[in-house]
Amino acid sequence: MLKLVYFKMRALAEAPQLLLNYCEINYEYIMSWDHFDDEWSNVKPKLAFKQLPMMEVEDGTQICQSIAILQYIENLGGLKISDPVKAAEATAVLQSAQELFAPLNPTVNFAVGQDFINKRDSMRINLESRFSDLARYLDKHEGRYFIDDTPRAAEFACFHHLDLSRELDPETLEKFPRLIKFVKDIEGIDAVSNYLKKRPKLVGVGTEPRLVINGTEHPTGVNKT
Ligand SMILES: N[C@@H](CCC(=O)N[C@@H](CS)C(=O)NCC(=O)O)C(=O)O
Repeated sequence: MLKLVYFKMRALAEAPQLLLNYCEINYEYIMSWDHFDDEWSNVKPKLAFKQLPMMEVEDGTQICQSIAILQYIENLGGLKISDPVKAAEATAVLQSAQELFAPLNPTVNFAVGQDFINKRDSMRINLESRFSDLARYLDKHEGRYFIDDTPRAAEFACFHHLDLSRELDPETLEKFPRLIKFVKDIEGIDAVSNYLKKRPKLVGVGTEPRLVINGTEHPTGVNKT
């Protein structure tokens, strides 16, 4: 079975999991310390690009970098776009969506108190600028999503960051009706809504962020608790 190795964070393992669920591909989500049976500081130097997520496939090959993981899942799920122009457009959206990762994801998962407020306020203009790019791109075509009516890696990556932005500050997304519609369309997919219901809840954003895993609250982070 495919293994998705990551930490206690709601960040770069979300889009891969949304896509895996959408494609009905079985996988196991494993914390780094369980997979490697070692603490992160010892694991880090041994990984290809010294970061996670990493997907380990059945022959033991380790795929690092979230965009590579997403494109691998798209291939497995038969979602690869054959038209080279449309495929390039989809990659452009995927890359632009993933550029929303920092500082949005680390702030929501880790920042607290005044630091959270300062980071939230200082990223607002850049978030709005990128959100407006994505809204305009959606408006380019009649279809429901960026390329057509099928959600793929670009859509799930975009969804994750938009969804996470609501934890930072719900008002930013509310300024973009086309993005609200997009989020609702993705949330309306059965496999997605099932995944969203069962994934660990993120609580205490901005004060004491924790993930509720199997009924137990754990501080977010790269260490076993
Ligand atoms: N470009 C990488 C970024 C990966 C990344 O930033 N991973 C973070 C967690 S979200 C990490 O491994 N942090 C621990 C560290 O850098 O030591 C990707 O898209 O996968």
